[in-house]
Amino acid sequence: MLRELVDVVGAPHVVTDAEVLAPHVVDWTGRFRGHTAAMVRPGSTVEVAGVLDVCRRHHVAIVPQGGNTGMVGGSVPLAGELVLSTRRLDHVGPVDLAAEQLTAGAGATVEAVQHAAAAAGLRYAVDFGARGSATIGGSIATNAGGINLLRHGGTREQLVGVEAVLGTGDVISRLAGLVKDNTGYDLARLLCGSEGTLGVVTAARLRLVDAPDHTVTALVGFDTIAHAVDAVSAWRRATDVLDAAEIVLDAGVELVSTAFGYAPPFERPSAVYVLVEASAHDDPTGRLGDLVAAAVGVEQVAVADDAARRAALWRFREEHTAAIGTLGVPHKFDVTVPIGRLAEFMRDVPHVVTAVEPTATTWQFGHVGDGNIHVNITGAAPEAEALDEQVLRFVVACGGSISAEHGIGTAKARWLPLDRSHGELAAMRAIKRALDPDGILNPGVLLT
Ligand code: FAD
Ligand code: 2HG
Ligand code: ZN
Repeated sequence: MLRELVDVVGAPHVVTDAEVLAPHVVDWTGRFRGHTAAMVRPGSTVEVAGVLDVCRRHHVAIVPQGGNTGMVGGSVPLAGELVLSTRRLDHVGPVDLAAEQLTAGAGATVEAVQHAAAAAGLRYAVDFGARGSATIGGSIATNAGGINLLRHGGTREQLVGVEAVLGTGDVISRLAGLVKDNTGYDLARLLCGSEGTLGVVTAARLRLVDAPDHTVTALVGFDTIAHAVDAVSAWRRATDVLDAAEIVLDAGVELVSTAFGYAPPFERPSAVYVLVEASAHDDPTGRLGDLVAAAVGVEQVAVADDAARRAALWRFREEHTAAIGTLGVPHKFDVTVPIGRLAEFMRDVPHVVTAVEPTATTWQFGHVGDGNIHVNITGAAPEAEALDEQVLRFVVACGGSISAEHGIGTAKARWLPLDRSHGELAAMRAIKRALDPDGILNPGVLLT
């Protein structure tokens, strides 16, 4: 089989050296470690189709891998699958100014697409901390959300079309950039969020948005979580210039500061902070100031309107994941609950955790404007499944979803029936059977 793969992609791109493979068999968090005989690196859509053809004939499963920054153990070969790296498919096409779109290969990083858009005076609206490594293909496969979903929607909303090789071996390509295209099932949006279980995305046509002339960022200290959540809801109703509204707690800000040697943002800490960003063609600082002034429970504010000082505020939010990682391998829960129950959820979830793991520590932060909180738990054994079950049951009891933006992967596959009905799961399984009849694409991910 390896010889056949060499015929498809060339010998340098069938990697079997254990040292080179090592970073590709463990996920970013360090919680999920697998093994593989080889990683194959196709350089074109035709080569991806060739690799899938070889694998189907040999009944060998594949894990597509982009930047390997996924948080749910979906990008690593936990059962010895072949790794199909998309990193060579990294072309970024010219910006089509008239359409405000571009076409990018699946292996291009999100940051490369952001840079290409910015060079043309536009913006790619999806943004998140792993932008420098996460790929367009991976972000489509996971329907990545990120910090600007509040204003522009997530990856699915930016997707005008995709090119992909389905598990059937069929190549589908719809990259003409037609914004209106009502010709049946929307396969691009179906592949978006399918976590590599239906096809390998090889390229995408992406929508771009106008770049603002002014951006202002504020770190707002609040007395309570409830006041912070209420303020964000009020701001969302009152203005359309908010790009991001992120919540962090005092303990997390302190952890980031000590882990990376930053001076804390304020002399005396607040219990809760909202990092809010607004942008517009006219300077939105005044409007943001009025909104903050009208909010209840505000204790202090730091404002930044130049790139360096804005970045200095953002690091207290964006570096949570890395700072928590310094404490050991965490359990991660990327969940969403209805905005009306968010404060109650954040108050009670640490008690749910300590009821199962008395010595564990709960960290909470995330995209409060979307009702999406990242609950991270340190000090619990990686295999503590009762913890996962209790937290996820609590999320569902609060009317929430067990995955807001990271997906199900292998980490949450066994808990999916908590969230999805029998009918929904049956429909998903039917789609899986139709598009991947041999079951070679990410067999342990999403549906078990
Ligand atoms: P990978 O990790 O390589 O793969 C993820 C999944 O997609 C796997 O199931 C894989 O098999 C599949 N896949 C990858 N490429 C393809 C392809 N071309 N075709 C089909 N299937 C494919 N996520 C958010 O949503 N919002 C955030 O704010 C956010 N912030 C993050 C911050 C940090 C510091 C880190 C480390 C991660 C963050 N993530 C976030 C998670 C992660 O970056 C995203 O899930 C991202 O979309 C994964 O892209 P990737 O290229 O690394 O995919
Ligand atoms: C973020 O928003 C990411 O920073 C990562 O989605 C969340 O580490 C996490 O749990
Ligand atoms: Zn996130």
